[in-house]
Amino acid sequence: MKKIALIADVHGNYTALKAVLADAKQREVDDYLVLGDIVNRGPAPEKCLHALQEKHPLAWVIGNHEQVYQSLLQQKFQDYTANEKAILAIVTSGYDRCYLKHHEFNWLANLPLCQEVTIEKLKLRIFHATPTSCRGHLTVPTADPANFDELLANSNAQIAVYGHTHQTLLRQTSDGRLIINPGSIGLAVSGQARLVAGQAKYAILTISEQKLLDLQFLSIAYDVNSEIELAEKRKLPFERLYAFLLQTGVFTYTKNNVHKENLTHNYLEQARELIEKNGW
Ligand SMILES: [Mn+2]
Repeated sequence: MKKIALIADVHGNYTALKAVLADAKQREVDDYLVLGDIVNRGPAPEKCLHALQEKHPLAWVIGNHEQVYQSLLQQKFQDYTANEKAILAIVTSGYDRCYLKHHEFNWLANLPLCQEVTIEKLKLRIFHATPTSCRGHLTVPTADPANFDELLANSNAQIAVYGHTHQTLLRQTSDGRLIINPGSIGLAVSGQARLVAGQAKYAILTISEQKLLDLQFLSIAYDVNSEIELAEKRKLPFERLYAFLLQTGVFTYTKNNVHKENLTHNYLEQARELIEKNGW
């Protein structure tokens, strides 16, 4: 029998991750699957990376936020000056780069898109958004059922696990295979915001002899105020949007909000300096 923790969308929130890892340890979890977006937006990317590396996860896939690192390393940000979200991505990645060593930044940028692992004869497919792309809206909870069938269409895996949407989800494909999303550890959001505010979301699968014996969706409370204090102390860019999201469970990184922050803090200038310096 193996107990497997699903870890997704930590986003540099080490206070939340620490609470989850303590809970997982207490529940005697054997192994970890890491579903991407471990860094970026929160204040402690390096602590999140190190804490998870210590666990030697069975699989670890790239998220869209790690893929931004890849784009920066490959100098792909050309037309960012009129793109509010691109400015956000460059500035927050520049922040991360101050805390991550070059080889760590590079390692995160080069994680695989999709991995398959067999645990107790049960095959799982692991990816961030879909097996072929770590971004986009194809797998939001309200998406077409055909999109979910597609996730396992060319595989004999019995279970697909993914992150990206920050929404807890359990559903089946039309041939009865399971699709699981544990929700987000570091940036839990919901249309029903009060349900997730101040909580870190993760899941534990219990697998034995080709069977899924148990599936737990867990919601762990953590010290949001001390996380926000750390963000202030470390001068996290877009700190206002980060703090409000953690306190309320409302998604704050909308184009409009980001635009306002970009103007207030002149983040365009910071992004320009980072791109020109090219010190990734
Ligand atoms: Mn994410």
